[in-house]
Amino acid sequence: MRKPVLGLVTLISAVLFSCQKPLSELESAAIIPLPSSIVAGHGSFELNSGSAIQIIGNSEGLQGLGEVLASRLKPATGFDLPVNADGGDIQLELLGGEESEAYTLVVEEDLIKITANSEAGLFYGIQTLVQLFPVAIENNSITEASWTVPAGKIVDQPEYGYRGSMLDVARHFFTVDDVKYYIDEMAKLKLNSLHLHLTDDQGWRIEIKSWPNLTTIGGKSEVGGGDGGFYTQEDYKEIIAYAAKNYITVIPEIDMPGHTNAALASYGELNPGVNLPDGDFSTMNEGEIDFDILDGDPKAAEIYTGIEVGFSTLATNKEITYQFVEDVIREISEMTPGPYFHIGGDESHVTEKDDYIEFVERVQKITAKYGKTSIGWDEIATTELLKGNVAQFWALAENAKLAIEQGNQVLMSPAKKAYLDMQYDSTSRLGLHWAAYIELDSAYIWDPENYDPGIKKQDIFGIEAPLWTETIETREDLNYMVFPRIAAIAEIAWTPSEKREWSDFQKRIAVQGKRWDINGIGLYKSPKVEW
Ligand code: TNX
Repeated sequence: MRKPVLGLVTLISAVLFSCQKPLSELESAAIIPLPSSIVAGHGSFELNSGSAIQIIGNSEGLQGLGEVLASRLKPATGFDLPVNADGGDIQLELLGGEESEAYTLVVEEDLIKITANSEAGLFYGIQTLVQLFPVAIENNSITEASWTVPAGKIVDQPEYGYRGSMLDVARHFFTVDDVKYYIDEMAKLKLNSLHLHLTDDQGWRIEIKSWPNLTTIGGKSEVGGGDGGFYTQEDYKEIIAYAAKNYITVIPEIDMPGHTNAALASYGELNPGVNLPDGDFSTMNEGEIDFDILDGDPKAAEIYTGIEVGFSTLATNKEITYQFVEDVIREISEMTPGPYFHIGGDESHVTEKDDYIEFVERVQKITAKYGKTSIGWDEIATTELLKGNVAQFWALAENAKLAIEQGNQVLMSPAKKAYLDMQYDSTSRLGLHWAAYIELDSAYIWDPENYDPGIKKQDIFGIEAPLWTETIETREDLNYMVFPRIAAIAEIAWTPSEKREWSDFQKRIAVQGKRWDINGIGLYKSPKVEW
């Protein structure tokens, strides 16, 4: 009697199946970075003017998170979605428990639910949810569309805890609004760390109250001789607060002892050496004598507007230099809630090796005194690193290995892959190419844990894509260099390597390109993608 039973089961399931809607399109949705797990369900959720966002759980930021979602959905739909604790068909639930950036997103026909242990997790769930709506959701004015989200379940969490981008505001200055714009775009890609390269030879961009010339002199120029600019301490705090609302930590960088010409132009006493002028003082008239020089201080350097590197150094053997460094680190640390302070340390070609080591070791102690963990470019690994400090790998794997041998971790920014200022190819209208030409596929197809045999998964602190701005002057320039490559780096930082596939990314980035287009972002339309 087995056969008829089996037949009946088959019949019943066939009937059941034919009643069910087909599997939704969730699995082919263009989410970037790609989540760890996506399982399609049946049917879809449709947002309507009666929809509401319900926040569940106990935390100060929940209301704000609900509003983030409401404000992302409002312009195109025109729906004023209320955010409240009483009820709603889109639920954001904070579970509490172990701190993590993970989230779960469940879409059913009449309910969307995002759950997470932390506010950041909910924030990332929201970013994913927005990407599940039709691309027209990006429109800035009310659009007729059916605002459906494919049903299913996404369980997601990042591969690396530090997922960053660096903005060089020293070579060319970028305004507070530009930085906020950059933060918005980073957040959509679930990046959580903004490294601000605040000082370099061509400009000092952060107000230091105890050393005012840094900005009144050192902040007034930039590459090419433009006006430059700087952030007041209020501006800087505004950036930090804006970043925090986007679950982004700001890492301030003061590059030293090299890359310091702007500081050296602001204060003669920070320059090495005493440049006594030639000639006989007794024959000089008053006014011809530079009293700074007679006091033993060398002259301030000239303002520099070119793009050479490696020619400047602080006087590493003078106490005044350490007073300066400490004042700068103290003032900035007091305004910076994040745990990191980037001390630069790259390309100090005119600092004696021993002096460099002494300097970097001493500066690490100063950042520690103000409660910060130091990050520095990979050269700092040639010195003794304090426990927990991080070397940012950009050029030399030997340096990365020196850090690892000391028990320290490495932040991965290999210039050949992760540098957003490298040209795409020899015809790119902007950018440099000293490290490589980096097309979109090249930026995508690499794996931090296999990049160099000496650097293993457990040695990696995180991933960061730096944008140096020698050739980047405007937001338009920035857009062209950053998009689409930043999405490739964001996916490398978020998605486990076994899930990443170029052919799949090609399809998803084409959809993402439509979103950027609608937002007016003039991205580089790589020939590697059918946009
Ligand atoms: C090298 S990367 C530098 C920067 C330049 C960049 C240009 C690094 C740590 N130093 O000073 O802006 O190349 O690509």
